[in-house]
This record gives sequence, structure tokens and C-alpha cells, in this order.
Amino acid sequence: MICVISGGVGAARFLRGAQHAIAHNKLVTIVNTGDDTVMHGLSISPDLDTVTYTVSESIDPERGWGLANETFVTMENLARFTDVRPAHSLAGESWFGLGNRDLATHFYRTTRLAEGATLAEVTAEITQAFGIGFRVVPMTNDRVSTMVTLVDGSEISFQEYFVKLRHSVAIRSVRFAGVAEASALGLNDMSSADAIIIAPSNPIVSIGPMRALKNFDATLTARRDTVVAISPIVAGAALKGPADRMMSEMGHEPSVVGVARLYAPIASTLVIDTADEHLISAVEREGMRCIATNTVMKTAEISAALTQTCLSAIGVAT
Ligand code: FO1
Repeated sequence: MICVISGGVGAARFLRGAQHAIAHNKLVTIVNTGDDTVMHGLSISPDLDTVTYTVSESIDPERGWGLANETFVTMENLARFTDVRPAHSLAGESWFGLGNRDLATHFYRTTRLAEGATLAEVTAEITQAFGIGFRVVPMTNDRVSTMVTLVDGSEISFQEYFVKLRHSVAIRSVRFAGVAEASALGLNDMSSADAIIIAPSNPIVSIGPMRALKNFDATLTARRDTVVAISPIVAGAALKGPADRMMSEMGHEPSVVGVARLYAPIASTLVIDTADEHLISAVEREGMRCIATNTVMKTAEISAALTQTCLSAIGVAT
């Protein structure tokens, strides 16, 4: 069994190829739910949906989230209420773009949760409906909400930071509300896996919430020799999103060496892009083995090759 620890877009792109390099009954992914939010009364799980939509080739390729051939007619019609809405009201907010096709997923998830289904059960139903052949497991069934404190001391939700403010503001810290009470799912998968791959996701707000779950880090540390991480930072920058800026704003070096310092306790090997191969020895000085290869996943074939590189790095055949 190969267990992939996933956040959003980067992890989804990796899984799109990994699913061709690993037999479906030997692949499971544990996905971040710290981005989850409730909008217009709907339960929304962005990283679960980005993984589901990308792996099933339903994703909108430009945005990297939501569905292809999408329309936002319902969002546009909310503008009718802008002038009548009371100042404090959240009704009719449209800064978080919910496409009309995407709404069907949120309708389904919201009703199933209201009926008492767990997020893991609903995710299994949704991924099956999208024809995904391997297990997609939320990091927990409990509510964990990533909160971001800005440099001015104000605290906002992750989606307000990422979407409403377009992550264009400096942050001071993040916290994961509810994580202390939450029960991690997937620990058994991680304990019994032949290999664990940490996908190229934001170490702070995509992998961070999972690591904050009770026993999550300890489980990885106990299996450290079988854990391979892929750097989401290439040549000092994130390929998409604010991972580099968030790292430096939180006092970490936004480079493969900074990533190694974050991951050294839980992973024995760091896979970096060839653009950073001059930093291999610097990464190894942080106590990790280091391999350079093409990690810019423009195609599913590159993701599949990257999967093979990760697995052969720890001597695991697919
Ligand atoms: N990201 C945006 O940048 N703008 C949006 O309007 C937006 C809407 C949205 C709706 C549903 C969904 O599942 C994801 C959505 N995302 C949007 C992405 C979301 O913010 C993710 O949390 C990020 O991609 C980080 O993983």
C-alpha cells in the first residue's frame, strides 16, 4: 500500500499521475480539510474536491479548482441583493466563486452530512461518483479550521486570506481551530504502508493541519525510513499559491533547504527539482537524503515518473 499525504493543487496534480504508476487497490491518499468552509449554508471541502476533480480529469485546468466548462450564473444573480443586504449579513456574498456545476457536489455533501454521514463516507461516495478507483480519505471527520493571523494582529479564516484577500497580505501566524479535539483518520494506513509520499503541497497550511493532528507526526516519524517528501518549492518559489511567502513570513527559508528543515523529523528523503540540484548537499546537511528530478508536473506522465522516483528512492516497487 502506498499512502500519499495531500493538500490541494500540487497534490492533485501528483495523484493524477501516481494513479497510473500504482495499482488502485494499493493507493490511498489522506487529504487536508483545514481549508474547509461553510458558505451559503453549504459544506465545502476544497482540497478534497480539487483532488477529486483533478484525478477524474474534470477540473478546470486554468483555475486549478472547480469544474471545467463552469458557469457562475447563481453567483452573478446574488448581486441583485447587494443593496438590500444588512451591513453585517453574510447572505449573498460572492467573493468565493461557487460554480453552478460545482454546487451539485456541495448540495450532495451538505445533505449527506446533515443526514449523519461522516465526511469520510461522503467523500467515498463522491469519489466513486467521479469514477476514482483508489481511496480518498479526509484527514479527520471532525471540524478543523485553518485560521490566519495577519501582521496587523487580525485573525481571518483561510479562505478569507486565500480568496477574499487573494493572499496578498503578510501573515504573522496560523492556527488550526479544533485540531486538538479532532481524531486523525488514516493513521493505520500510514502505519502499515509500504511507502508514504508527502505530495508537493504547502507545508504550512496544507500539510501543517495534518501534522497538528494527534499522533500524525509520531506515526510518520516511526516510519521515517519509508517517508519521501516532494518539495513544493522550486528555485525558491512555489509553482502556485503562497507557500514560499508564507514560509518566509513564518521565519522559514523559502527554499528546498527550508522545506528540509520542516520535513527532516518525519521524512528520510526529499525529492527536489533539477533546478535546485546545486542544493542537494545543503539538503543532506539537514539530515535528509536528497534526489533531484523533474518535479514540474505539466503532464500526468511526469507525475507518474515522479512517483516511480519517489518509490525507488526507498526501494519500493510499484
Ligand atoms: N480559489 C480562488 O482563488 N478563488 C475562488 O473563488 C475559489 C472558489 C472555490 C470554490 C470551491 C472550491 O472547492 C475551491 C475554491 N477555490 C477558490 C480554491 C480554494 O480557495 C482552495 O482552498 C485553494 O485552492 C487552496 O487549496
